[in-house]
Amino acid sequence: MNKILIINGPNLNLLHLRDKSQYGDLSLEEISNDCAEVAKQIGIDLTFIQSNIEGEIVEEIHKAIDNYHGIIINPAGYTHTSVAIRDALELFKGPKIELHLSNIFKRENFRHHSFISPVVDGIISGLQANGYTTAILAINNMIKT
Ligand code: CA2
Repeated sequence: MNKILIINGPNLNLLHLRDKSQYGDLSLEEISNDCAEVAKQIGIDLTFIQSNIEGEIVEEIHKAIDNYHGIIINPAGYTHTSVAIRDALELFKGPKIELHLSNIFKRENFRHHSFISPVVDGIISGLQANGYTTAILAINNMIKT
């Protein structure tokens, strides 16, 4: 059974407090529930986590190296700052998708640069919560092929 890890970065635990036009109207818990439902339908083993701490995210990626087939990551604010998360992701050899709820290219200039994009296979940005379920289907196909 394919094992997929979804990592969510800082502040996403408070998504329900944010601007709905940018991020959609689902809380992270609701998004997690939708992902669990899709995982069940397609028969994959899915782990969904969130951390506000850069080092914890790095350690989760390290642990994933021998334990997961694919990683989907919404690095949130660390997208635009973190060499450490980028370096950790480079060590993970399976398929990797960078995911954003909002379209980062429609927003402030500082969000247009991602330290993460050069080390992932693909990027989904701007599909709000649908991006998560789309990413699960895509990464499952990438692992199978
Ligand atoms: O669109 C995305 O998914 C982002 O990764 C979300 C990040 C943002 O820094 C990225 O540029 C794009 C921010 C998520 C912050 O969520 C908050 C929730 C509550 C209060 C403050 C921020």
